Amino acid sequence: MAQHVNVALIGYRFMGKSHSNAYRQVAHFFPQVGAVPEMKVLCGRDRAAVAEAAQQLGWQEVNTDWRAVVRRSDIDLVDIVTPGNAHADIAIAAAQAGKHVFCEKPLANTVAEAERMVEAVEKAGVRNMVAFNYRRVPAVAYARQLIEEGRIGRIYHFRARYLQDWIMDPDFPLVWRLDKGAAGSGPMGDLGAHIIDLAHYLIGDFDEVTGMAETFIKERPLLAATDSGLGASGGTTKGQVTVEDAAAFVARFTSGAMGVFEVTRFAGGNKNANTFEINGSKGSIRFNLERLDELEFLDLTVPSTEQGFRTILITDGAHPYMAAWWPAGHIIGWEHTFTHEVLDLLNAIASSSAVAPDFRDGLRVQYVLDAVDRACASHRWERVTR
Ligand code: SOE
Repeated sequence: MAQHVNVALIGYRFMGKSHSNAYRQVAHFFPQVGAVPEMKVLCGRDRAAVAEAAQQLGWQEVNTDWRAVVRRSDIDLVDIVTPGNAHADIAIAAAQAGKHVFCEKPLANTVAEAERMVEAVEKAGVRNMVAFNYRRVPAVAYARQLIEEGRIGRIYHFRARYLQDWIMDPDFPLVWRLDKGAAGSGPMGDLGAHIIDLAHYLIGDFDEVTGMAETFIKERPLLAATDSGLGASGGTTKGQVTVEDAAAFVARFTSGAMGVFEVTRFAGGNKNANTFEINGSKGSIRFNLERLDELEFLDLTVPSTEQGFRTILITDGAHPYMAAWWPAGHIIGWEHTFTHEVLDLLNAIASSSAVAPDFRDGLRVQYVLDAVDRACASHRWERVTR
């Protein structure tokens, strides 16, 4: 009989919904999963709102005190989907209580917090994972397989962009994602963290970076007290935006490859355009999240008359994670990436083995974010701590 893992989810909005869906689906589609999640407790500050969410998302109990929840002897795994400024306290307390910890990205708002989090989970010897879900798009996992098999050859370029447009209206209110105290940074931490993690996964370590950031709309209407979501509305009094609206940076990897990165919430028409291209001596790869079932692949080893990008539909049973879903040709979506992460985390818990990306990988991303931040201020090249 499969082991059961009792989960406490701290936070319940956008990411709470995606993680809850993953816990509900995982054992149904991956019956061989090493441990079956029990959706024990949903935790949030507003009792009425958290109770409503628990009912909608399928949690057995609710609680408004995360400190009490992480100490409970019947909880095995603490999953953190709060804004970034709460990650460190919750993760460290959970690790000290001997719980496995799953944490949304970016791991923390500062390098110092992330270092303390790594120390806590490593000292406690608990499983720990950061929710960089885009590693678990089957097409992205397949891109890594192609790279590992040598099909791309020596990598020269990694070119990644993560573009959104949801705050272009100057009257869009000052939600927590625009507050440095709560979010740590703007699209650099929110979107840049994802593409930096993909760069680590696909290319390797960063050596040095230089970049620029801009805040186009410096003041915005303050938010009504109860409203904090992505589609929120504001009043007439204005407050200061304390994070960047957009940023771009270039990087040199330790392998000698070049990286070009862009993140913004002002790219009109781009809702969630997470794209990358890799160019190597033997081939190229292109990925676009808005068409996540496809991977474009160019093979430079075939005769030049036959060369050209071809689009591979990543729905074959032999593609990563796909055998569990539908017959070939039946596409999957964004939410499946969370089911895949939860699958790998539960397997790691059941077998006491390592899982990636762990908190140390989250810290590696934090070091890159910190170097970009320093470069934006100094207008120079900055070394990435490793
Ligand atoms: C909002 O900008 C957001 O939801 C991010 O926080 C997620 O990490 C990303 O996957 C989609 O956009």
